[in-house]
Amino acid sequence: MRALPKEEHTVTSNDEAVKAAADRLHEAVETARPIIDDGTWPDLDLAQAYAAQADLVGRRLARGERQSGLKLGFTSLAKMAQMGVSEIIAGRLTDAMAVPDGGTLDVAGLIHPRVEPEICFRVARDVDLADGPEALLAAVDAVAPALEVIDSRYDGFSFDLPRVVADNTSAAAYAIGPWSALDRAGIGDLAVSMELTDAPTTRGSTQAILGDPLDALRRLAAIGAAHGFTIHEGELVLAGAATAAAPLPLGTVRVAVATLGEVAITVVDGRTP
Ligand code: 0L1
Ligand code: MG
Repeated sequence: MRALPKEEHTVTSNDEAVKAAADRLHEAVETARPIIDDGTWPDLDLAQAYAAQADLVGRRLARGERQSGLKLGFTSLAKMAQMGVSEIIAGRLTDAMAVPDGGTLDVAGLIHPRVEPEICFRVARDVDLADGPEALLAAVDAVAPALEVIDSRYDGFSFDLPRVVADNTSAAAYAIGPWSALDRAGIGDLAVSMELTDAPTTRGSTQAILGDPLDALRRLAAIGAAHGFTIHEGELVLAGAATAAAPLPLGTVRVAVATLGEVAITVVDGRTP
């Protein structure tokens, strides 16, 4: 088996528009200040947007973060309708975004976070995404309940597809619950709930993820192969939200997925006295 390169994110941003987008997004992440649409945002096509994402994430890796997995966005009709888009997108996760199950997330460095219930797959070995969807599917050995915190770097979560792709699909934080061996036949219609402090419980089903969450893996393989993503042994795939995202309140957030179990975090704001 041929070895996969580990330094996949070293993108040379010769393209000025790509670099300008990555610069603006990097600054928004670092300062927790949203990008205001003042007409100066560079016009990117989708390929440039994925290049800007790679540049943006590459800056995190350059300062010592490690890619911990990949994620999909807009895999449910509810999410597409919520954000007014109609295409599935993919992004990268790093270890700095991980919150342990039962751990605490401080929102002090975030802009306007939202949370969504997901399921997560684990990849048991390196996969070359160019080998096609079935190679990725065959490499997945486990599944877990998950929650994702998204935090668009654009004011008001207002973006088009290239903008949200460049913004690493709004990735900010995630937490993963207990792993179960993957029963490929048994994850297609599991009840999902998300309990929030002082907010209504959100309910859905894993069926909302493309009709079958395994299709998220197939779609990821295609997007990843087209846009230079890699995935390695032990890394994660967040399959996409089973419901629309909710504003992230302080307190406990708990996501439960039938038969898989639950994952919870406590959300605090380090700025409040
Ligand atoms: O995880 C996701 O569904 C990504 C969606 C990105 C767009 C958003 O910020 O809602
Ligand atoms: Mg998500």
